[in-house]
Amino acid sequence: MPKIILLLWCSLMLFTPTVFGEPAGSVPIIKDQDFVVERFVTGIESSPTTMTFVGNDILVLQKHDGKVRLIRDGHIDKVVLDVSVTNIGEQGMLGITNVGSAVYLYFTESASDGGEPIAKRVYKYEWDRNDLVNPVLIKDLPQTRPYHNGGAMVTSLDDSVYLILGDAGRYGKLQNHKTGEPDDTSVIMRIDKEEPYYAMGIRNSFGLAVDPVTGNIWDTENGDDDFDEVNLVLPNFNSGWEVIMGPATQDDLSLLPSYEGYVYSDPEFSWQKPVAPTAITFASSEQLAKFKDSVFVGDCIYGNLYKFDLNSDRTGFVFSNTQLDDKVVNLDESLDEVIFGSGFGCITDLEIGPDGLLYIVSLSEGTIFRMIPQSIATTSVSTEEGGGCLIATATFGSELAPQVQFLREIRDNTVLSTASGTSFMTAFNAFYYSFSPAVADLERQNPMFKETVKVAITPLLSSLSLLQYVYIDSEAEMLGYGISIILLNVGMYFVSPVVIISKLKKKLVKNRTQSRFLHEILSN
Ligand SMILES: [Ca+2]
Ligand SMILES: [Ca+2]
Ligand SMILES: [Ca+2]
Ligand SMILES: [Ca+2]
Repeated sequence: MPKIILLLWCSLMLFTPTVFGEPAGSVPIIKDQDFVVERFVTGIESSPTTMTFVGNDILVLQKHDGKVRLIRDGHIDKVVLDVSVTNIGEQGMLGITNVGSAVYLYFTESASDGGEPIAKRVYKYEWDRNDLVNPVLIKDLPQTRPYHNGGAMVTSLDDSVYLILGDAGRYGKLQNHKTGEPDDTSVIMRIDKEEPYYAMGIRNSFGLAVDPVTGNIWDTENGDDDFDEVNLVLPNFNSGWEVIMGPATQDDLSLLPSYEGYVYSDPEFSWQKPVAPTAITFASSEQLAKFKDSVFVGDCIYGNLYKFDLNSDRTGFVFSNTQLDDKVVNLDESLDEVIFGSGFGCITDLEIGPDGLLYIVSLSEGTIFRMIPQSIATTSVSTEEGGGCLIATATFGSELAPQVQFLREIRDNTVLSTASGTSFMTAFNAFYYSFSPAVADLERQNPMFKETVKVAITPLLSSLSLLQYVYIDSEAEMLGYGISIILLNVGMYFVSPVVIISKLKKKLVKNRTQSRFLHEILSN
């Protein structure tokens, strides 16, 4: 039986691990021995993006289906709001913050989930402890584009709400061009005020934070091909895009037009090689007192949690590695000093809870992790499951592709809901991760191979979609359906190719390239 189950998952998960860092077969690792990480809540559907605490409850956003999910007492609870969002690329349910019971949401609105974009909008809702009610439209921003819509929101010490927006593919004065009218892109704005903008010249961002000591705002920004950034964002900050990413040279500065008194300053830290930094937060609690002068940042590509130590006036960072004195980790330099944890998948939010602990949202894992002191760690720290979708991600170009999400949902909601499915996944992961990174790498290097894999995956996805239409609530049913799907896939992937290949062999023999691709597919 284990071999049959393994075969199911070979065929099933051949198509799925992650470009976002390490295969997750366990919980993430934290370097500090005084802390451990637990899976606080798993199985959040539809790609969780950002969250906020309202009292002891968590409201977490589901990117693709426009839902706000309640997490209460450490468990997934009901949907407390469901709106319609366009969700291609970086669009969807993006930002949330609150001021007491007033909850602010930012999303790319549509007439139906997955429909055409209408606008980027901020609404204010009332949280009545059961639902989000009485929406008021606060900001109606120009039509969304698939990328660089930003979305992180944060509440300042004086209860103003700030929203960060990327360039959305628009290029004018707010992107440091000499012409082009301002249009609510590349900015940080106070949503309760008319202009002027708080900051401009921002390319793409998923992170905003407020220093609880100074009240200063900080952001993370994603560079184009290089130089991701962490910035101290003082009022009237100009981050430099689209002239500058990373620290400016004298030539850069001479090319920068000055826009209405905004002041350029360099980032406090840059990664020359992109990591896609996302969330940022300060550790402002007794439980995390040893980090009171530190800033945490998450990334999406490598699944790392970074820790930066602030200087005495909290305007920049201090490093012991002198290679970082230039505030840049260059291509040949080590990230060791600033990597605090790893294995989180694509981190999309960091929050300090009312319990003083650090909460970490992982979009790719559908999970909220929690970092807890070793001294109070329970035995509930889980080590099971997880795992990205390397091959499907490489095939369909993005972890956010619907085909990848579909495979994840089948895995998390159908297969892992039974004991036989779960024990099988453990065995499968060990096998799958032994070859899938190589297949995913090959796909990225070789577009023709990628197209071939895509064709090969399509019947698999069709067969798995059958699982959506059946209820599996017993072990026997899981095995029954599992074996049926295995047989279907054995037929599709092993029997019919043998027949087809024997027929095509003579025709293909002159085309060495194609037959090599077929051989690669079949030998995998
Ligand atoms: Ca948040
Ligand atoms: Ca919806
Ligand atoms: Ca910048
Ligand atoms: Ca350096």
